[in-house]
Amino acid sequence: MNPTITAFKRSPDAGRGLARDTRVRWALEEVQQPYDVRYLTFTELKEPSHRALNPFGQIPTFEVGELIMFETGAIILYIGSHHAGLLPGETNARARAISWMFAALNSVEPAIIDLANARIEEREQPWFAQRMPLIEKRVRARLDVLANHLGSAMWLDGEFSAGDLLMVSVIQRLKVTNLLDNYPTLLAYIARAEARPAFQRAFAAQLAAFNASANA
Ligand code: GTB
Repeated sequence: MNPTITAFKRSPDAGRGLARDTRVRWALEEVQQPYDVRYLTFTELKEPSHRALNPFGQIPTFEVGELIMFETGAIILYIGSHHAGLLPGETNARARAISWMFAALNSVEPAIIDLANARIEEREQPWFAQRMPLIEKRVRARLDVLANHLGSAMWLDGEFSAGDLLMVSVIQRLKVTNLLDNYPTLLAYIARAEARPAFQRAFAAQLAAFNASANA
């Protein structure tokens, strides 16, 4: 039985792959698990039928058999735990890869979401210009650590893992800013991940869905 995920009927990112269904699609592509997608409008997201899947009324969700999940980190950990290809087999390496999954979501993503929200929602506020350098400084602090750790390595800890998948998904959001300009190794890290056939398939699928919604 194929799992079913949910995604925006018409993604506000216009098919740039930044909505979080892309990272779940990518994980499923990495492990070569076919999947179905149920597309939802913003109104449908907040209806009781969807809140029964995700109490917060958000995408993505993941259903397989009787299991219903939300939160991309949990979903990708589940996929990685049930298929080969996203988490190392060796116990300690697996634990380290999971550390990087949490680091992406808990240590790096909050600063980047703060930046994205400020750019979208706070631009007209009188204090925007004052606050922005502080937000950017917090993002740079995380990027400094990430770039130092990565050094000249291909991936965060040995082979590509769900930790890289989530970390790249998180920092991809900075591509629309100039914050990555001083981090050539991180730009190369993103490019390396985006060149993976699994990412290409996931990206193409979400773009096709956006184009279909735009032409509907
Ligand atoms: N912590 C949850 C997870 O990781 O699964 C967060 C899920 C989440 O933020 N979902 C968003 C959502 O459903 C879509 S991905 N929002 C609708 C709502 O809350 O009503 C976040 C997102 C949205 C849009 C862009 N964009 O336009 O670039 C990028 C990312």
